[in-house]
Amino acid sequence: MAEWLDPKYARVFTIGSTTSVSRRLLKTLAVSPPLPNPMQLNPLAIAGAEVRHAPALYPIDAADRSMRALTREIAWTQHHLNLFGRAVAAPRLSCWMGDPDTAYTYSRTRFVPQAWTPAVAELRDDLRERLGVRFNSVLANLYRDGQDSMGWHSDDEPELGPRPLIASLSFGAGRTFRLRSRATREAALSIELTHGSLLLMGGDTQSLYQHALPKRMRVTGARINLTFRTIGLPAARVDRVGAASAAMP
Ligand SMILES: O=C(O)CCC(=O)C(=O)O
Ligand SMILES: [Mn+2]
Repeated sequence: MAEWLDPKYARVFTIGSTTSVSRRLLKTLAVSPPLPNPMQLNPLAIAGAEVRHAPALYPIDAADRSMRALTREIAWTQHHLNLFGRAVAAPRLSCWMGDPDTAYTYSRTRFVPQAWTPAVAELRDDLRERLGVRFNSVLANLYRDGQDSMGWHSDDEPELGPRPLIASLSFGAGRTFRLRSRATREAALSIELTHGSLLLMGGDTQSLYQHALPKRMRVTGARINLTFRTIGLPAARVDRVGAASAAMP
């Protein structure tokens, strides 16, 4: 059995490792695999959720190179969110990128993916190597300074499936990332996402919790965040989740 499997999954996953056979099996069963932990990512204790964190996945010089390349290469765009019928400028720049078949809808807008840029493809491939997961898409966000932000939401769009695995890489200025319960609104996590860090969210994290990146008026530097995702599931799985989609103010 793969080393990183949590003991609680040992019962279910008795096959040798996360081979393509076990991945196909997981797809059929419509469950997401347990979060991979080949790098000894720190598990964060959040009831019912699966969140792991590597504060310095990349050393500073590599993270600096990524920050420079991502700033330059990505076609950063000012999107508008549809809030109560009004188009409101999102407080950040964004870019949806991925394989050609990964169109994505959020805040009632359909995004056709941009082609992978070299720096993003390199990070995608590095995550594949480390985690054994090939993400087919990524939402890139550029927070120009501490006034840019992301409001409370869950990454629960139907295209992502019911228990999505999301790998979030951060570069540039450190910013606070928060998680709160969807049911009670009680705070569950407040963590600084630093330059070169990785945060993995899986299992029921999206169905039980919301997350946000609040404004930080004292932060003057830019931050880039890449949330790698897997889009595109058989219709049967999508139907079961329903069509609810969170707005991202
Ligand atoms: O910037 C972050 O850390 C969070 C981004 C996020 O939640 C998203 O892209 O859905
Ligand atoms: Mn999100």
